[in-house]
Amino acid sequence: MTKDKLLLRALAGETLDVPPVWLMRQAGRYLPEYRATRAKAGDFLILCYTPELAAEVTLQPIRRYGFDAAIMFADILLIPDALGADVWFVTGEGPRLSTITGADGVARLKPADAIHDHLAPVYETLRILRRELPEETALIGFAGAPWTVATYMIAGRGTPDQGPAHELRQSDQATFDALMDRITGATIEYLSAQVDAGAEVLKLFDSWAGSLKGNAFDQYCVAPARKIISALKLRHPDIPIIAFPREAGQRYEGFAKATGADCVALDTAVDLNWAADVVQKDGCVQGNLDPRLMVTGGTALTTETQRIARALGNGPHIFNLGHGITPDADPENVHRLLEAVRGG
Ligand code: 1CP
Repeated sequence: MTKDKLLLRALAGETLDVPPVWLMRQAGRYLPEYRATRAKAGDFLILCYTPELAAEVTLQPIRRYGFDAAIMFADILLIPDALGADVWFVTGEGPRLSTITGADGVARLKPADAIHDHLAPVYETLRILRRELPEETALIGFAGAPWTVATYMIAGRGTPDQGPAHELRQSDQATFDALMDRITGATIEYLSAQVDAGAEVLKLFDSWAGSLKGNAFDQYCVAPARKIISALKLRHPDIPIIAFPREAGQRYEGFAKATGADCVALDTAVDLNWAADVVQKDGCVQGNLDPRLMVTGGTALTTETQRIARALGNGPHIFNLGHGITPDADPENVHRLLEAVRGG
């Protein structure tokens, strides 16, 4: 019965007349009802760790728009938090963390399998969502990929070029590798527990994959993804997994095969004809509307949406943005997007 869900059908490799649609960051600051719940929670981490509130903000965009999938409300930085790093969010600025600069920083972290007590509220959020979601809506769990999570744990914040993480991997590879291994192990445990709690699809966000080049891309983006995906498929053979190696460029080619992912999410820069020929031949692709069009709207939004749906329409496709919807997006534009995908 669950295979009737459009998202699961696309992930299983089916070419559909109308692709399933959801949006990265669909629960977020562009929605007034999110801002109200966020204000009620006060602190961003409290919102993530209060199952009733996290489930509520996950459901808000489903009620408003009827997306084909809900992504549980949480953040990729809950893993560092569960491993014992200090994590806090500065309103209007973004995340802040204690920094890891050497071996002692990794030594202070908890073991990979010691995260579950801390993350129990996330699992509870998933259980609530499985009860409350409409039966046609698929439930997505997620984690950050090890490289992206490591960039925050090393720098203590978001960075434009991931400089501190690149410096550590070059100056102290043993420490860097130990950190990557710890995050990889914790991510396997975390995602596996998400499936046990009701997630029907998993997504691995490697938002900063684009700054890894050549061998470093293989070593720190492809290899950890392969390790995580193969461990999860051993435990949960039927769980579909979406990988998002953002800004991977040419390295999108062969990524699904190299990692075992069922679907790769394409960022805004990926050429659609190339992706249809080279990436979609290996399976489902997701993407890749420019989130700026959700701010500007108009006929450009409609024509670009239809162009993407057409270009990727000859194979399995999940319609999405190429990156998260931004706080200045117009909620009305989501209706226009859905009409352009589903209505025509
Ligand atoms: O105050 C607020 O409301 C903060 C905004 C916000 C939101 C809505 C943050 C802080 N995180 C989230 C939720 C979130 N983050 C989700 C929820 C589900 C959904 O998509 O609706 C998801 C999947 C994430 C994932 C995430 N967090 C990523 C990977 C995807 C991406 O956007 O590249 C990353 C890099 C983060 C870190 C993070 N968390 C928040 C911010 C502002 C950032 C980026 C910080 C930076 O690099 O400067």
